[in-house]
Amino acid sequence: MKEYQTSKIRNVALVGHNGSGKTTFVERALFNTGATTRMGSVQAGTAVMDFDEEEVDRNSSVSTSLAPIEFKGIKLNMLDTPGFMDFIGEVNSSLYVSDGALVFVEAVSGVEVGTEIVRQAANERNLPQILLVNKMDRENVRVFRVVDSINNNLDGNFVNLQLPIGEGPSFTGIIDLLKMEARLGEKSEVAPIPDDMVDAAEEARMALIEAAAEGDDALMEKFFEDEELTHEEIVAGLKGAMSQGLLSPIIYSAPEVGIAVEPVLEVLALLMPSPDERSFVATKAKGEEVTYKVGDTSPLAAFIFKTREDAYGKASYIRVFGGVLNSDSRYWAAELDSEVRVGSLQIVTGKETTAVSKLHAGDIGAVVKLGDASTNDTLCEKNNQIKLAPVAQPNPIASVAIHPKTQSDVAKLSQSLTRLVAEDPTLNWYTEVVTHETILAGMGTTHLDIAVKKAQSKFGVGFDTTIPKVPYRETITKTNSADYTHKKQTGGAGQYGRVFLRLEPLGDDAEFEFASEIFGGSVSAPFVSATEKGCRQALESGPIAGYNVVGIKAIIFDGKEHPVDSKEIAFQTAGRECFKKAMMGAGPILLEPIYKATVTVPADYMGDIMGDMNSRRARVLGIDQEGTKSIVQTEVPLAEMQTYAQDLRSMTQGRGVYAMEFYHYGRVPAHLQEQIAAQAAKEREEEG
Ligand SMILES: Nc1nc2c(ncn2[C@@H]2O[C@H](COP(=O)(O)OP(=O)(O)OP(=O)(O)O)[C@@H](O)[C@H]2O)c(=O)[nH]1
Ligand SMILES: [Mg+2]
Repeated sequence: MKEYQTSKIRNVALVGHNGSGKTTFVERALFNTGATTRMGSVQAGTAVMDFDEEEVDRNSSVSTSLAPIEFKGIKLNMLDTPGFMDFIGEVNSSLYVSDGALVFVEAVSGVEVGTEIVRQAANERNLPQILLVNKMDRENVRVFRVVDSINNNLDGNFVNLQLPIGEGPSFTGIIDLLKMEARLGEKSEVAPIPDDMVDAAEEARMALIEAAAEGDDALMEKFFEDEELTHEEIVAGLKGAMSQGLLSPIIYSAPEVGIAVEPVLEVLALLMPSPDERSFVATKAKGEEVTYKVGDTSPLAAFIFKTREDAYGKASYIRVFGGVLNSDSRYWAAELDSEVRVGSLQIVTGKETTAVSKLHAGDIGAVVKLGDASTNDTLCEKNNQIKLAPVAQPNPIASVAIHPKTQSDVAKLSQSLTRLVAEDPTLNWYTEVVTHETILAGMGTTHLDIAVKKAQSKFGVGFDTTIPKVPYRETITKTNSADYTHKKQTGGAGQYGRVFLRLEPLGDDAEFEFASEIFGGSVSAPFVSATEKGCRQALESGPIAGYNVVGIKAIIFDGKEHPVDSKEIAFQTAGRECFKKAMMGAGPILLEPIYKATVTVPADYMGDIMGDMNSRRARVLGIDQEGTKSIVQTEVPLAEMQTYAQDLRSMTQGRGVYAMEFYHYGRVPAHLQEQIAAQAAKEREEEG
């Protein structure tokens, strides 16, 4: 592949609701530009971009794929993101390294929840956006309906950059309102505007020019004085308005049937900013933030936005923001704080790679076997260390407990989970200290299913999954004292220890404190320590249901030793048993984790969501209306949210989304506490 300078590159993320035709668009673009000799199909499992086993199985993308489309001297680096919202992490990292977003809107469905989510993500990164109304050839397409849907459901201003010629099966091409010409058929041949569309085209062009002028005072003046704006002025006006987030042009395509594909590529090359029209913020070693222009002469900053592992090893996907990245060179990985070697540097198309000697500022490629450097790290020069901020990602909202299938899977557990998480910043794993379960957390049930399958197919590790146990805690509500004597006289030396303990509630947030009020030496210092040790053992398994005990101060205030039989082990046992006994009389309660959950749904679903949340013991904190969406903020026990990802999907036909964050521990209602205690007793019995 030819070497491309910064000004000849365009980095565009293809984003949109699941199934809006992003991958098919890239397949067609690859085919039309001669990069492939056969058009790949998502349905048939032959798509260059959906090459992953899982993608072939599901006929849908699960991960971002790259494709450089060489088009009229420009390299369009396309980032084909998955539309299924469990993979929002891929969308976020792709937007981070893009200079613009092509937002897909399915022509029949119009704006969907996924459209809104990706648009918001692109807005947050201040990315210029073009809306592509896609699959224009489908039965039942009504252009006015989809344009209404855009105007009614999305924030912002929209203007036609093209007019479609025909709709549904009679869609044959588009009118380019900048050049005032038609583009017809599979070859997008230039033709005069059809007679019956001349007036509509004139009118639409006026609206376009007015919109282009709006972002620029000088252009606006010219426009109102009825002077013709030149082509260059209109383009500059549009680009300016887009970069300020004032305007998103609308275009049309039907990639599966090959209509109006080239005009899309032309629009991207023309209106999306080249990397050198943008800047980036980096942090120097001493913490100082600096803004640089994207360009070869800026300090080297190459950001790792994605890591992929396969049978051949690890590939790090990199976007160069500043400087030139060379193959066979040593660089500094800022986050890792260590030198790494870049061996071969590659341009990536789906799973195919082409070696290149360098990547100019703005370009995107991959490095294989990049040592220990991981996603979100920045490669820089050792003597000019700078790094970019990590890609912001949402908190996990769904989790499963992981159970290795075989003994050999047990041995590979932590290594394989660590590798999975390294590939995917929206996945997280940990051992829950209270329940001792290994938890894998992510963005939804599908996300977690796929991760578990990946562990099997890529790392050969088998996992079963279950709904995680809730990490309850136990504590007390009032002060109580007890005494306990541990006595054992069998055979040789006996054991003897007697202690008096007082337990006081410290509040849910506190862990544990221990104090001694022994005066006059009824229990000597080593045995006081042994008693404390015994109390700490008791904390590991509370008397209600065996959960961790928190929020208690234990005070030893009296006791008795035996001149021969008292040993540390005896006081440890006495301490542990006395603690349990005292706790039972101190109003013991169960605490449960409470989360803050924010649910966003189309307003029509509001009633259902509120009713459902009520049945989940939630407390509503607030309700907001944003456009056509309702946002409900609640405080809700984790125990009630274990299957919410599926439940919300079925309640809203996939149109609802939610986010969760830990809030605090709260008291379990008494009747539930009884159930949980009974269940725990049953489990203990079963375990023998
Ligand atoms: N009629 C019609 N169908 C299309 C067109 N483009 C794509 N499709 C079909 O729409 C379905 C989804 O297409 P994809 O290209 O996988 O869509 P995507 O946006 O990549 O989907 P995700 O990766 O799952 O978000 C497939 O069955 C395609 O065959 C089109 O131009 N016209
Ligand atoms: Mg796709």
